[in-house]
Amino acid sequence: MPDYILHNYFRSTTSVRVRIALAMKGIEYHYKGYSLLPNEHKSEAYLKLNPQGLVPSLEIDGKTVLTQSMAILEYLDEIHPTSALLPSDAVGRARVRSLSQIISVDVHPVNNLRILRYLENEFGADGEAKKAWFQEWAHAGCKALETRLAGDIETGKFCHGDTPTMADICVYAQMFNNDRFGMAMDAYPQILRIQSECAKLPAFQAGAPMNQPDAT
Ligand SMILES: N[C@@H](CCC(=O)N[C@@H](CS)C(=O)NCC(=O)O)C(=O)O
Repeated sequence: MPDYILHNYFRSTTSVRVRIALAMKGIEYHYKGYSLLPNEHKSEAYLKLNPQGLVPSLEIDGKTVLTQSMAILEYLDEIHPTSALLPSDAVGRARVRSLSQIISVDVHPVNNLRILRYLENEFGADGEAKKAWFQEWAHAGCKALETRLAGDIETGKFCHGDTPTMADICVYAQMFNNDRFGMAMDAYPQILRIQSECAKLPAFQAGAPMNQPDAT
């Protein structure tokens, strides 16, 4: 088993994704926390690991550093195939990646800390304005996701069938941010149902923000 160091932050939902995948696959790793508020992820040492200055990064055997949570999930799935994060058929994989990307490509990036900070610093957005911005894009993603989950025959106990995939990881992780920004989720029964199924699983519990060593 490679020696893994996960550079991450307890509240970061992209970090939640990787922690859940590691736990699903039973992979042990060293946890290195970086507090985002005082910009520990912008330190010279961290920028050497990840020039984007974003968490998470996964260091392997002190030699290789992987960045971008979804690329890390795909790597883990290739190297440690047990508890697959993607279905075995190509159409299924495309569907799961597509559901995942509603969150990872279209919702999370526009609501990231650096975007909210930019809105505040450059355009004077206050707490309410930032909340409205967050909710606009999170609702857009949730509406589409809910429609897909409610209408697609492939939806099961989880987003795709009856075992969790990377789509469930993305949905479950995003819900922590939705909660923090006061999103009303009652219009999304499928998402809520899947969140509650995920929350029963030890691997999802292991990746959750409140269960991390740097949680405050
Ligand atoms: N697409 C990247 C995004 C990583 C990312 O934006 N991480 C957030 C935490 S969830 C971060 O480091 N934010 C710091 C900032 O915005 O300054 C991934 O999936 O890994």
